[in-house]
Amino acid sequence: MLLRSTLFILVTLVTILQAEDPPKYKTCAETSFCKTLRGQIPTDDLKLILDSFPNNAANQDSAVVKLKSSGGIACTLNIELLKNNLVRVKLIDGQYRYEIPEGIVLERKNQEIIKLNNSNDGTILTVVPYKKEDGQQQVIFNKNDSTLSFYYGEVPKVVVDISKIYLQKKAGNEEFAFNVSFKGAKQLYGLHHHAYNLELTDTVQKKDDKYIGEPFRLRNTDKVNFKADSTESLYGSVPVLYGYSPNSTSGIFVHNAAEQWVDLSKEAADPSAQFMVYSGSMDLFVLLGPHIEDVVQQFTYLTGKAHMPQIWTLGYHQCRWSYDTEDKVLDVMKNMKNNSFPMDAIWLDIDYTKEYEYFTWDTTKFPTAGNMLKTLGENHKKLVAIIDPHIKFDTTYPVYQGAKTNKYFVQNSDGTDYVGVSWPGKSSWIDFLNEDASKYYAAFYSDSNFHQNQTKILAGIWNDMNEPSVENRQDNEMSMPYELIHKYKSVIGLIDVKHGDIHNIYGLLHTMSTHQGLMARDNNGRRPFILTRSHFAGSQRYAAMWTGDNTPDWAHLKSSYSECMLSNLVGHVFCGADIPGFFEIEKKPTEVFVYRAYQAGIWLPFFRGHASKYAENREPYRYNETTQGLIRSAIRMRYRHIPTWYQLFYEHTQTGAPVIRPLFYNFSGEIGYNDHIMLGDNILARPVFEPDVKEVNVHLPGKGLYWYRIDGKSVKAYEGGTDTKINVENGESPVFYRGGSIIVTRDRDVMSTEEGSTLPLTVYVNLDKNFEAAGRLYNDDGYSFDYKQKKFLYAHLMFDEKKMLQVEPIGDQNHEDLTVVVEKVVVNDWAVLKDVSTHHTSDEDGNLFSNVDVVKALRSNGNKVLYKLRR
Ligand code: MIG
Repeated sequence: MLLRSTLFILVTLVTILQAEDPPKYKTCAETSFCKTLRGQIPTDDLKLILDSFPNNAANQDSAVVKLKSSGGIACTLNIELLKNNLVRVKLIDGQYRYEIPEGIVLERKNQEIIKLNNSNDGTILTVVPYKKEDGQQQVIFNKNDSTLSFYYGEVPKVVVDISKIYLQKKAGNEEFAFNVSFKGAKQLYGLHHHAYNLELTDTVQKKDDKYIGEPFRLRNTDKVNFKADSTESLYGSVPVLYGYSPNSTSGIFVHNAAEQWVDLSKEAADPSAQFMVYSGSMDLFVLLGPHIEDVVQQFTYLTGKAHMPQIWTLGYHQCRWSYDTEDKVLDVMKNMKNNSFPMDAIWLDIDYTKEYEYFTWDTTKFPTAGNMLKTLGENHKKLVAIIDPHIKFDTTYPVYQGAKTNKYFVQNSDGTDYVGVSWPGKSSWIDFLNEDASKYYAAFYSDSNFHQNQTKILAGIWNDMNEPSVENRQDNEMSMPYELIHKYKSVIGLIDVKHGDIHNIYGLLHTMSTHQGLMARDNNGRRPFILTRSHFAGSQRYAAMWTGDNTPDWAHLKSSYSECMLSNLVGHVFCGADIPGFFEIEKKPTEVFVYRAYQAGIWLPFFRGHASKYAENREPYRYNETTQGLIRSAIRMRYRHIPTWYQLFYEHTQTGAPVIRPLFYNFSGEIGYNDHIMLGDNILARPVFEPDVKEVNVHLPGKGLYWYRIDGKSVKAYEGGTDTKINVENGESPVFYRGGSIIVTRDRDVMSTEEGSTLPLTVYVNLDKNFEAAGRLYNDDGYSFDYKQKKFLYAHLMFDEKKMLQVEPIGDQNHEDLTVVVEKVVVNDWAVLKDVSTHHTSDEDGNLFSNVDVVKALRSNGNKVLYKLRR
């Protein structure tokens, strides 16, 4: 009882703090290293110049350039060429500099280097691949202007100005800065995560000699009440920056997990950036493109791709802080069902636990969790629950006790456990850098360790508060001090690592542990589903992410598109935002806003309704009939396209390609349409992000293309290369299929993905100007890793001048027990679409296409099916 009331006071306190005492977040000028480094050119004694070039040599692993400063700094630049037109440059000086072990952020334990030749004439050093066919990289160090330039073939793309590298000679002073410019680039993209427009702008403008704005800050932060359109740091960091132009793109990735601030300058001919870094090593990867899709491929080659998601995770998720009893959970299920809203999962926020002890159930609120799950299962619904990284300080709590005994918590510099405050009150934090601690935590996902053995009923896990968030409002910006100590298990034993050196990968390490736990729990037989708030480059290998505690207003809704389109360009494809928005009662959204938020949300890869405990209830069935009707059709639109989402996720696993895209990814130079979104190559949506508009402008790219608008009562064809006004007065949210594409949908009103999985498909053939179209189809068992053994069905669909629909498998595959049934083929034909919406096709005998079993057809017709169109 005493414990309960203490807890109550604490929770109330936290609540009051939240309401009345906003956390203090620092500006650059309030952050010592940023203040020192911002805009500074090293003084003469610190300025680096060439000391010596390496000897001319062929067939080497690396080229080492020696640098020095008049004030006595001596350092080396280690240059390596990697596969896929990548270059790695590492600077080594006299300072201790933490290096992130490979296999954490970088997917590979060893980078695949290619042999190089280096030669110099005393002024110019040239580094090229030893074998021409190995790559197009060329690195040139010019002694005269102290530049290190990176070329793709003969084209200079990225330049690092050696004279602007800022190092300190005082031992123990690890901060550093460097400058990079992108030759001929028009736009800068990257530095995820900020609630900022996709195109990044200048941050170095001054008035009266003072900076007007702040640099982009990369420091994983629980940012309470974050603003849209701001450079302030949010929950995740991906320190990669792309310089883009329609015919040439390149990038730079800073392999460093410490806090960084980045100033951008777009005034000069070549846009440039100054990276200012708190500590750790200057370890740069240069991505030479040459085009945006190559750069994305290079970055995901380095940091990895997401594995296939279980197919149900692509459906609609319903969450709230908190559905904290079985009755509430079942009530949500019933209401969704009675009001015909499709849904795949219900989520449990922190209150399902016994006093915020993760891996436990509050059995007073969830006395029969197993039964509850049975009812959910009968209705094809899954359950996802939250598990945070802070561990309640309580010697009777086994998770705490074991971690304490084994010294698995993050420590103070004197070796005692760090204790801070979070949901449970006093807490300590698991040190996920320590492999043994990470394994220890992962093991709590097993049947025998999870309270009541109820772990398998959790179809997915939600990792929140892993920046890590600590109730530390005034001094440490809602996180832990940088001086705390982590342990890294190396071959020579445990090594101390300062929190500041790895702050930005704490969340990544947390999700690695969770992933490991779920893999073991499910005997490697199921693809783990994890949602994480904090993330870093590489987190995509373990978890989906969402954009955090957003406000339900138009600015944040619109920003969610830029945020997730950017995350998709930097590997994090499984991105979503709280729909309609997280924050509170005084920010209660209007009915119009709510349905607009759903209409936009269906085109983000992760699609979840969520709201704060201090907000009114925001489930779809809480709104008026009109709003409900519009939300229902939006969610159905999502479910119809799950076959396409799934195919695109598969393609991401192979190529790293984004699932959702800004227009310019497919249509070179189409910049700035950040309220437009592409799902893959072929579906363009332009939701409404403005209140009270009668019409919206839709930019349909591609001269000579046709676009078919499919969200209306009948299909209509539009010409590409035009701007079109579309009336949206009755709640329309425009969607188009690209002419020349074949899109596979499931046009059935299902209540869950699982229910849909056995139902037949519809194939939309969208003719281009030559009356041709092509597309792809992917399917597998929906949950296991068998797809890695090619147990899937993956086929090209083609419709050519012979007016035949052909289905041809792509590569080797083993789809013995998979069936894909097509019930309908719809041909959208621009030539007749002035008045006729669609017409159906028939086979050679004149039978309409129905129940075409693609798998059977693939087998029986020598892997080819031909059907003739009757026009
Ligand atoms: O500080 O678990 O972003 O989605 O509902 C609040 C309670 C802690 C923050 C997450 C939010 C979640 C909430 N959490």
